[in-house]
Amino acid sequence: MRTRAAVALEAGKPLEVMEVNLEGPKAGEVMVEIKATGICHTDEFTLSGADPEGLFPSILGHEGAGVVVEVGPGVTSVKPGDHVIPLYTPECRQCASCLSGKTNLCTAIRATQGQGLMPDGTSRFSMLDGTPIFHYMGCSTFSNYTVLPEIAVAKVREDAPFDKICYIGCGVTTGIGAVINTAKVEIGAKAVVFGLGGIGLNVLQGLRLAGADMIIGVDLNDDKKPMAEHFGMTHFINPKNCENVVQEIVNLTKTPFDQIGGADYSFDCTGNVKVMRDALECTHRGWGQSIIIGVAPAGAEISTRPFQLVTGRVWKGTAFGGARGRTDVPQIVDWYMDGKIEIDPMITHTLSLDDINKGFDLMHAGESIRSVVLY
Ligand code: NAD
Ligand code: AHE
Ligand code: ZN
Repeated sequence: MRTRAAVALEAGKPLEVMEVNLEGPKAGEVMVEIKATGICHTDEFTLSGADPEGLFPSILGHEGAGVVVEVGPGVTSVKPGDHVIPLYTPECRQCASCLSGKTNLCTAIRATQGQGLMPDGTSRFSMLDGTPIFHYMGCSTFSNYTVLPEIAVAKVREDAPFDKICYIGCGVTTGIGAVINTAKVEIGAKAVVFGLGGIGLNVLQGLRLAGADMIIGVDLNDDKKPMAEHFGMTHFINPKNCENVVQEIVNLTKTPFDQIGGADYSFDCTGNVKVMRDALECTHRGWGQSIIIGVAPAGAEISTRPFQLVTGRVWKGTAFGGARGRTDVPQIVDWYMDGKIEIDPMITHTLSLDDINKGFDLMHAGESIRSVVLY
């Protein structure tokens, strides 16, 4: 069949909206009509050329929601008509990683996913002249129709609005999951969130859910402050107005009883390796944990004095908030529908597919939190 998609033809160039060919689902695969997709900073990162796994031409997008329209042979867990959220972190429930109970990083199809291909080593997308187009993160939600492995879709309730729950496909789950699954923040904790964009705000609401007391937000853009306060930030630091962010955080977290100071938990939601160092070093001697969420460009490396770790600080990372997609995503949709978490205020712009590049412009200008494309 043919479908409309925004194609990344070359690094650093705007996407081009065009008709493309899409083959039907093969064994173990499903075809999904994407109804809405968010634009995540990671899409921008790959489009910019900074992603070592970036491939062109490709169809980006990994934060979608839609309806199953066709299933390939052997598919049993979903059927046409089911509402689903595509999963860039699948959950096969059979590989060593899934069965370990220690990680959400299912390895069943990671190798081909990173090569922009379906598990059988081929692409379902091609240009009208037959040139193959790569898949992206196993999702390619910047296409009205896409094909995914069965293990890479989470079936969700049918009364949930696509234009909001698409964000659970990445940003919401990543931010909240980093707090609950990765850091396991406890009631009364003091936490710092670096970067108050689409991920950082969800870390904030995760911290509020977990019962953190002091929630410090750090961002270079003062305009991020009101929304961050809405999502639970108690203190704001703009590094432009402060000589030493680490010292400022240490001072803020000191008490008469604890003159050492430092955050119990910190989260990097910027992808900047200098910020990652500050995020580690502002945590408390003996027990502070810093969680890296941001994705850094090819070639970037983190550094600190090993003494920071010798003295008990812990550096961790998280992908998709440590969530097991098919198990956890339907529950997060329930949390949204039950009013336990908020999504609507973070979706600051809705666009048509034809206007998708405006979503990237708004992100670059720091004017949006999430832009959502409605098909
Ligand atoms: P975003 O553009 O919405 O937000 C980034 C925020 O960081 C902005 O508010 C910006 O002003 C701020 N910022 C940038 N540089 C800063 C600095 N030096 N100090 C303080 N603040 C700074 O992006 P997003 O969608 O929230 O994504 C954030 C990061 O998380 C990206 O690197 C993205 O690729 C990554 N990400 C990772 C995962 C994962 O599973 N690990 C999932 C989604 C996104
Ligand atoms: N391809 C990049 C890394 C990109 C990356 O870290 N992706 C995160 C999700 S970001 C979502 O917005 C992730 O899930 N990582 C685990 C994985 O297996 O990709 C690179 O540097 O090569
Ligand atoms: Zn993302």
